[in-house]
Order: sequence, then structure tokens, then C-alpha cells
Amino acid sequence: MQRTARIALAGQPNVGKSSLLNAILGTPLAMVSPKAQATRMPTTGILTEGDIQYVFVDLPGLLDPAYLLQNSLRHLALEALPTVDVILHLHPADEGAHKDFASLVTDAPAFTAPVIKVYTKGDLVGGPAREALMKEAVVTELGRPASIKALLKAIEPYLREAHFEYDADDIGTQPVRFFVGEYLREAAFNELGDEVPYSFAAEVDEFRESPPPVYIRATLFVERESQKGIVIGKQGATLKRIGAHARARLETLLGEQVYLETWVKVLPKWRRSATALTRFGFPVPDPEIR
Ligand SMILES: Nc1nc2c(ncn2[C@@H]2O[C@H](COP(=O)(O)OP(=O)(O)O)[C@@H](O)[C@H]2O)c(=O)[nH]1
Ligand SMILES: [Mg+2]
Repeated sequence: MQRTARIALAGQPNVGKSSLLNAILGTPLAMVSPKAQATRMPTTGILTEGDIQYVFVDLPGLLDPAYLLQNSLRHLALEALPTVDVILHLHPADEGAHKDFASLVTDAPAFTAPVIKVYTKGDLVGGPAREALMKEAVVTELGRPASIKALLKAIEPYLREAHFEYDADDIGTQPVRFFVGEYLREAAFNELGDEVPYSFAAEVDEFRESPPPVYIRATLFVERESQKGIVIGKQGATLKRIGAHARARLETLLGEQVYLETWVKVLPKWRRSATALTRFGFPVPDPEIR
């Protein structure tokens, strides 16, 4: 009999949710950044092992929204909670005691999924401290595959008997277009210092798979004219690096050559504009109801 579960990767920004998803899948599907709040849209990743299918949902980090986009991100994270069978609550091992999950999501719609405490970044604390944490919870570290196996073991009791929802060799559910935007944003986080990445959004204007190479045209949005200059860089050098990073990521995902063309545009204050957020596919909840 096949068994499956939908599993949320939840927690505050930068705790290692997306990295953990990639480690579980054994492939860098989700975008990852040392900077906080990189993940915007939930990313689904699938791992099928024998008669078990794990469907992971990597959520945006839980934080107190300071502007409309962050409000949308919190909404996306919270509204996923009632849709999963298990919630993995991630907290970095080097950041003190685990927090109470319920207290982080008092504004979530009602959900019944059990919460599994997970300490991430186990390599950042010493051996004895790690041993102590392991008595209390699962402790993961990217460089230790056994820790990922232990995490999957901890999920096993929550699997339900059901036919697989996805093919055994699927790793994701979202269209390649989605990952074009994600990898462009990952590149922006890599290349653009501390502020511009947060004002950065990407939209795919054209996506053509045949004849090869895959042809993609995307518009990169920033909020100010000065940011446009930063994204383009001296003689276009920065934009070139952003494109090269995203293209390499996409070629790995697709196993095919990609031709990626990018344009940069200014869309003033889009993170605070309901119209712009809707255009980019974000929910714009009434802040009173959320
Ligand atoms: N040392 C260490 N760093 C990690 C580990 N897992 C994630 N990180 C780093 O933590 C940062 C945030 O990771 P990310 O997955 O984007 O976090 P998210 O915002 O929760 O999705 C990145 O710089 C990762 O490389 C780990 O096991 N050990
Ligand atoms: Mg993330």
C-alpha cells in the first residue's frame, strides 16, 4: 500500500527551510540565500522512496509584516498550515531554545496537523550541545545525510495510506516559468548587496521550449531608477552575471540549453501596491482578516 503526507517546512526567516528541502530532494530545486526572506511563493518538492511519497511545501518565513508584500507572504505561509498533514517547525541550533509554534502563528486559520520540532544547522553548535538537542528533537545539518534520513524517519508515523498524488520521478509541481523567477531572484540575492534584492521581482514574458535552446525572455523589476543602474552594473556586467546564474540553474533543472534574455524596468513601490502584488500573483489579504 502506498503511503504519503504533505509536510510544511515552517519557521522564521533564514532558518534553513529551503536548504533543507533541497537536501531532502538531493537537488537544488528551491532558491536559497544567506539573506533573510528570500522565499516568497511556497515551493513544493516531492521525494518518492519505494511506496512512500513525501510532498514538502517550503513556506515563506514567518515574520511580522512591515509592508504589503510581507503581509502577503505571511498570509501564504499561514494559509498553507491547514492543508498539510505534518508541520516541521525549524529553528537554528545556534539560536537558543526552540520557540512554541502556536505562539508564532496565533493569526493562522485553524489547523490540526501535528508539529515536529526540528533544529537546523546542527554543525553550528559543538558536539555536546548537539547531543543534548538530539534528545529533545531532530537535529539536521546539510553536510550530514544521516540527519536528513533521521528527519524522514520522524515523519513516517504521520504518513497516511493513499495513492501517490504525483509520479514517482516528479521532484516539483510548479512550472518552469516559476523557477525562472526564483533563480533570477536567487541571483539578485547573490549579486546585489543588502537592499536591492528585496525590491527585485522577475516576470517571464516569453517561454518557448522548441526549437532548442529553450528561449526565455524576462523582465526584472526594481522600485527605483538608482536600483536599475545597480542591477545593470557597469557596461551591463551585473545583469550579465545575474542572467548567467539563473541560466545555469535552469539548465541544471531542465537538462537542456537555455537562452535567457532580460530587461530591467522600474515599478515604483511595487511591494506596497496591491495592484502590482496582484499582478505578480501574490494574494492581497485584507490586513484586518488576513
Ligand atoms: N552552517 C549551516 N548553514 C545552513 C544550514 N542549513 C542552511 N544554512 C544556511 O542558512 C542560510 C539560510 O538558508 P535558507 O535555506 O535560504 O533559509 P530559509 O529562509 O529558512 O529558507 C543559507 O545561507 C544556508 O546556507 C546548515 O545545516 N548548516
Ligand atoms: Mg527559503
